[in-house]
Amino acid sequence: MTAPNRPSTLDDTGPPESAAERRYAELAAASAAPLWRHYGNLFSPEPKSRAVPYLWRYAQLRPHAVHFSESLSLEDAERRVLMLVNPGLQDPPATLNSLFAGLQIIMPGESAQAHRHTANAFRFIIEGSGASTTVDGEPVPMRPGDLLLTPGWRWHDHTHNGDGPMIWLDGLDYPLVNALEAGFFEQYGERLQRHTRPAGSSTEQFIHGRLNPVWRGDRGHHSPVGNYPWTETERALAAIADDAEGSAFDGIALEYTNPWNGGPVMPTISCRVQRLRSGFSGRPHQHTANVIFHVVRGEGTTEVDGVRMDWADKDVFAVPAWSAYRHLNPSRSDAVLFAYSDEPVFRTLGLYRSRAGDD
Ligand code: 1HN
Repeated sequence: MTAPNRPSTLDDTGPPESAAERRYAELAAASAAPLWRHYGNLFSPEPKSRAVPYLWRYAQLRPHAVHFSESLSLEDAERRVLMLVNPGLQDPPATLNSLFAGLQIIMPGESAQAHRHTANAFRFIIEGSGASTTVDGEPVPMRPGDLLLTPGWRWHDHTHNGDGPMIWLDGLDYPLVNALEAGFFEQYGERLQRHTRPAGSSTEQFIHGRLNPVWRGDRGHHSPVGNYPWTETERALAAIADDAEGSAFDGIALEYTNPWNGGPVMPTISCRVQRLRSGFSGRPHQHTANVIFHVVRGEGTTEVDGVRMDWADKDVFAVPAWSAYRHLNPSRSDAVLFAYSDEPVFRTLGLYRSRAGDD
């Protein structure tokens, strides 16, 4: 859509060697450009993401993850991650404009060596038992449904001492950090960190709600919680009355919070869990934030700009910025989604906008 008073960007009809074209060529050679030839591309009436709505089926990707777990060692791969690459964002690869999603697999007896990066990361555990992540010296256990945080610049390594494959969803903001040219990365030097803090201590100290340990000095930008265990998440969902109204857009949606300030878990990423009751028919809306969903359980449909995505257990799907979407659960059981978005970035910068689709 072009506004009527917008200067045309297609003003290339004159003879190629006209005086005007020579002038434009001289400008380009001087590393300058005429704004009037770029206006329409730089300023559109509304955002239009290069990313497209997309659904990655777990049943299709899991066998590939297992294949590489049998054929590629963790000595040869820093991390054994299948990147979920949006067809509109292949170079550099990303899932949405500012966010990444990947499926990581690690096998019994393996370890992924310690490193750190300025990108913020989390893991949402999909299947397996017996693995753990060590974050700045604290071993953090991993169980299905747990949300583990690895905020920027924290040392982290993964080890698996259980049985069978361990698979989780990795969420990172590296597309944003790299776009800001703020990416730093460092190897620890030794394969694994020494354990310098009691296992699970950050979770135990903070998870019981509104009573924070006053002696801890880590009141930074990030939540200090290592692991938001699924047992607690499920209790919180179950505590909401069956006839509670919930959100017209997102159903019974709960945000994981930073206990220091009640805000999002990390400055660039907000994480939520949402229960869509059987029969839920969400109101359509759009917002400037990008959202990636993972199906914890159940099945349903999300319509995004007219594209229909029928999702099932453990699938991942992406809703690009400013696309109009709604969730539907016509199935006979409740569905539970884990969702993460870059909403805090938009709010902090004064760029958050939303519109209900039926307004
Ligand atoms: C990374 O460091 C991990 O530490 C997972 O487990 C996924 C994707 C892109 C870049 C770095 C990890 C990643 C990643």
